[in-house]
Amino acid sequence: MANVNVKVMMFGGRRCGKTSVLAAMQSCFEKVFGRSNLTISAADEDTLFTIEEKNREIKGYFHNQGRSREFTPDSNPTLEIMEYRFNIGLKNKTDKNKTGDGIVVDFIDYPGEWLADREKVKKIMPLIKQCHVIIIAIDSPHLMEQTHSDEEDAVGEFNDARNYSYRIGEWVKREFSAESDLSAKMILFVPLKCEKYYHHRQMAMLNKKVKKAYATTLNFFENNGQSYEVAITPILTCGAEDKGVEFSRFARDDEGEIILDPKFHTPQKAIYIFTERMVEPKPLYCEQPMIYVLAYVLEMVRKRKQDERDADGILGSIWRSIQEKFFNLPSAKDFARERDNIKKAMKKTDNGYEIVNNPLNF
Ligand SMILES: Nc1nc2c(ncn2[C@@H]2O[C@H](COP(=O)(O)OP(=O)(O)OP(=O)(O)O)[C@@H](O)[C@H]2O)c(=O)[nH]1
Ligand SMILES: [Mg+2]
Repeated sequence: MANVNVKVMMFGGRRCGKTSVLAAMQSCFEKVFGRSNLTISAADEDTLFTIEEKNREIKGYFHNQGRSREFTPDSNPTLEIMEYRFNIGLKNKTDKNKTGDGIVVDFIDYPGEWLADREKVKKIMPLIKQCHVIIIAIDSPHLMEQTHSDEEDAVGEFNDARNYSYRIGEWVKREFSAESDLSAKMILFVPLKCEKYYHHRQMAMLNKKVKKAYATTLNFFENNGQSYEVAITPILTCGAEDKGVEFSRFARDDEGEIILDPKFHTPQKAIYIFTERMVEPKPLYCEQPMIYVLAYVLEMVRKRKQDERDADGILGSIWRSIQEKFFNLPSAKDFARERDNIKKAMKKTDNGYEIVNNPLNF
């Protein structure tokens, strides 16, 4: 099998949580892979280092102090385009990565600040087209707070300035429309920092607001149903239970007005509070975006192997089976089995989860 290289792009505004999604996925690897036949390894030091640093940062919010402690998470912005590479294999099969032949997943991460810079945007655009999976990180409090009506799907006034919902939608539509490769793509909407809404049983409302904020993008995917697998998969990196750490408020001045960042026109400070003593994060659902990516990757590999087999003809496919057995190489069936296992671990409903478009039958 030739190399299968799946490219995943992290999308989202500044300080939304792009790098955190990546880090959270990595720290949950064990949970996902411990019980499967898959192996995954970071292909380079930069990947490991950045991810460990981001995980340490989240742990750093926690220490043995009482409740009502406040903090503003806003550290370690990404400074350059980064590409994180992972190799994937099957534990009970020959590792072909050593020969440069195997499954490679690249995650592309960039500074969200770039979306506000015309020149930098030009660097990001060509990448969208190359990517098979797009993960859109959403800063939930900016979507959920400061709405001007009680409608369930009313969107917060700072959403667009923070999450770039409208612009991201336009870019994705434009770049994907110009696309000639018809193989299915996957888009994951990943709301972060949603502890408060989990505690207040408002995850269904969060789901509605995501759909409203990204309505034109979702319409585009729906109208091209066969090409796009689309899901909403919220994660809680700090963690849940009934209480804990959650968004409290946007900082205000003496007149009671929300203090705005002069450059970005978003609240300068989002204040989070510990409503209960918590000594460590209790992440929830963090493995889900990775599970979705893997289900996608395995489906692509299975399809590729099936196509190769179909192209072989009868004699060729018998010869291939003999080779697979003799060299202990993974077959289309092996990948289909792993995909089915991974699919069992997928969360698809409740607490804001929804598969909006499902051509891959997840
Ligand atoms: N409370 C809370 N904070 C979070 C969560 N996820 C991320 N954060 C914090 O939010 C801040 C921004 O997260 P990043 O992952 O660095 O955001 P980013 O989109 O990569 O930001 P740029 O690199 O600047 O584009 C960090 O300080 C994180 O620790 C979450 O689920 N809950
Ligand atoms: Mg980042």
